[in-house]
Amino acid sequence: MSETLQLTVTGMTCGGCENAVTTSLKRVNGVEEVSASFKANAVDVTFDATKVTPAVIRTTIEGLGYEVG
Ligand SMILES: [Cu+2]
Repeated sequence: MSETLQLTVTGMTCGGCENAVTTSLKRVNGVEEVSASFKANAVDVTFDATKVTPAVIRTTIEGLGYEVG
């Protein structure tokens, strides 16, 4: 079943950052939809809770050098 996670992410400064976050998250098994906005400091993720946890999603973003609030 799909769940949605709305994260506040700081450190994204341009469209390239949005793309980096989106591309990396979509590679994670279980991630279905990603919407990233550097202007809003927001990353919304729809995911299959039987395949991936919010912790993995957060760690993936942090691994790119951004801060998840
Ligand atoms: Cu950027």
